[in-house]
Amino acid sequence: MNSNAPGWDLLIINARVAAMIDGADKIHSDYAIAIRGASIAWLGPTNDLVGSPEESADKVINAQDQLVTPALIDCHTHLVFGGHRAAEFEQRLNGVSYEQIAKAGGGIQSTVNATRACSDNELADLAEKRIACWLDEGVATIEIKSGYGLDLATERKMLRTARRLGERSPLTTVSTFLGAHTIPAEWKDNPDGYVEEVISMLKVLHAEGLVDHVDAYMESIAFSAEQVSRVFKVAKELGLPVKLHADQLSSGGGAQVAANFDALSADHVEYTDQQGAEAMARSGTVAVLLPAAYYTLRESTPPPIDLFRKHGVPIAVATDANPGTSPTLSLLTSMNMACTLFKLTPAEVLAGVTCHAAAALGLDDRGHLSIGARADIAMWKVNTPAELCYWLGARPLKHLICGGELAR
Ligand code: DI6
Ligand code: FE
Repeated sequence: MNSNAPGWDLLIINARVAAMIDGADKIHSDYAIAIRGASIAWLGPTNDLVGSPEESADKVINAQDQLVTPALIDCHTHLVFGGHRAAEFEQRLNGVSYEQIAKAGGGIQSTVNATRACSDNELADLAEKRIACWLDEGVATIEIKSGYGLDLATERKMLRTARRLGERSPLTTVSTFLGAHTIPAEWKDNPDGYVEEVISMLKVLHAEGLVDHVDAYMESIAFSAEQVSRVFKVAKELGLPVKLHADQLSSGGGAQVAANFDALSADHVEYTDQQGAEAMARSGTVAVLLPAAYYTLRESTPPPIDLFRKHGVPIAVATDANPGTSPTLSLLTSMNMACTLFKLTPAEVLAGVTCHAAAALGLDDRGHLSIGARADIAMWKVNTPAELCYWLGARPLKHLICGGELAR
């Protein structure tokens, strides 16, 4: 290598690059991206490279005909859990509703029982196997919620598992405390007492360094606006950003509660109204759409996409991977569903799993390709965002780079 050569570690050439910086539908053809360490060192037209690619970098990948995007980000999952709920799936096929199952002691509580019964290693093994599916689909950052413990020991076990996953795999994991997921059986007669317990768990787990964000499930079958606000007030005092499961099954003013606390995101938002959308626009709260949950529950009220567009609310798309309402291991499938069920454009969906998903996690170093950004990059065997959203089960990933390292 000559002494003037830039000395990059990796150089991708001849790619079709969606940088997600100059609009989601802008594709740069014949582009090159250079990586040094964990960051992007340079990007621009392949023709603008000074010197030959082989002289410039240790390794060169020719990405002819490949779409290259920021690695995908799944900003809403519950992928650490024990057991499964296929029996409830069958009950729902026979006409029993999700709410009825929850009220009868099934639903989230049944996964809580199964998760409490798992050892640390069992829980980690289950999650580690699942997480491989995200890597296979070009995901480099994933948010993981607790909320199937609902007691201190099991919430801690879940959050530690999420941290361990991040340490053992090339993925970045973001840990969200969801103690306010449902009222566990042992607190059934004292819901406000359980809210106090959530607050006390939050303080302990935060002190142990296990919490990045705080979430709650605001719904008629879960927590009220007042109860959520009590938890969020403490989260903010601790300096932790919040996000909210809002307006999924009914319109309860969840979007406004989220906006009042400057939430990073309000998620589901099927029943969010004009006031809610306006409040989210003012607070910069991202609308996270979860079409696989909508599909699984066979819902019929889609989120108010036009309101979000009109008011400039950023839209993200995520899996909501969980054993009850979204038994999926595939972000690409959720991307297809966001188009088919919610009529998002493929360009909006790509923004929804890159730059807007990063915003929903409060991360500004990824979700876009630019000099200095983290080198989390997905290379695809397809060449347009539309084709990425169009196939079902196609395994379109060619390569995944996480923090500059080739992970797939
Ligand atoms: N996310 C959740 O946390 C709940 N719904 C949703 O979309 C329920 C999860 C579950 O049933 O286990
Ligand atoms: Fe969820």
